[in-house]
Amino acid sequence: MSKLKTLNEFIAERQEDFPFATGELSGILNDIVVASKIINREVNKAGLADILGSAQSENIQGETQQKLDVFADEQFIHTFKSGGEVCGIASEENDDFVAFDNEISKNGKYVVAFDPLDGSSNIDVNVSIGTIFSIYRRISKIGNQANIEDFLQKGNAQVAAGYVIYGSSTMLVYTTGNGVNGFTLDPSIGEFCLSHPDIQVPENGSIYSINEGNLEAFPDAIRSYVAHCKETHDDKKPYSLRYIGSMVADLHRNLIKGGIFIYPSSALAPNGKLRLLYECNPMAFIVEQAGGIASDGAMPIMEAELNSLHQRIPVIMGSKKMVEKALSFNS
Ligand code: AHM
Ligand code: MG
Repeated sequence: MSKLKTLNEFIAERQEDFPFATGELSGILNDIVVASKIINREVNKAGLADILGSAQSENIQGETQQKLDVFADEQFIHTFKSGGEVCGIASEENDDFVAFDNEISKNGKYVVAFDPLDGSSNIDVNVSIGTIFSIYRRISKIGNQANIEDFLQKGNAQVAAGYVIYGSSTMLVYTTGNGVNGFTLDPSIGEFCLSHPDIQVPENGSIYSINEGNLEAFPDAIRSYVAHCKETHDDKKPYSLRYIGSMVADLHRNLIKGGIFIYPSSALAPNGKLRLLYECNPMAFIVEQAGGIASDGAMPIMEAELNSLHQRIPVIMGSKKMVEKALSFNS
């Protein structure tokens, strides 16, 4: 019988994967694991508890916050604040970043940006949702509170990133810049166990994921690429359209099976919908580490300048050959 490898064992074995390894980064990952297990528990009992539905407040983007969004956000903030490695956080659910003011956190070397529950409109209908996280070394002086500069770093500066998908099983997928590994939560022992070592996105695929209802408002290059997807390909079939409306779930599927995920600019939303700091940069880091491409249509996502916490950016990411083809319609 092959022995299960838990995430903790994997991290301990691969300390050299962690830049500036002093145990702090693995401590942050551990914080994320603990918080995501608690969130997983709440997500799983969402139908039973009075936690479904809206919290009757809006976040900075004017979207109604779901109760579970708020719960997950608070859970992460609490965990990071008490962990001591992180001096501040930025999240989709908070207008501004949060600088921790306790002494231990002021000495933390890292900041974390996260989307506590992405795809939250899917919660009430039992469809997969996810958590996305992105870890940076702080720029501000250790011993002080975090400041805005710590968060406005390019995606290339990420030291680790990943996501948790709450789906038919719960998985945590992360990278520290040495490939991508996936761990499935075994509910019987409460541990994430290595299930998808060294994930490589297939070079080519036959799945395209885009909200095609908005086709008329998309730029010509995207409309042309969608038309290309509907043509017959080598297997004499058009590509299959698969769109869950939950970025983590759509990208996770395409990462495993091969495919392309697109959320373009449109006449209605000139910069698309998805946020650079806590949605696109971490997913771009994962996709590139798995051998894929993550572009905004003109340049790599992770090279984009970040000027504000909630800045949006168009995205085209996934299997290398599919993204290259999509980008070829720009010229
Ligand atoms: P959220 O962070 O408010 O949940 O929104 C992000 C989600 C992504 O998960 C998904 O890719 C996208 O919104 C779907 O948007 P649309 O319904 O416009 O296709
Ligand atoms: Mg989101």
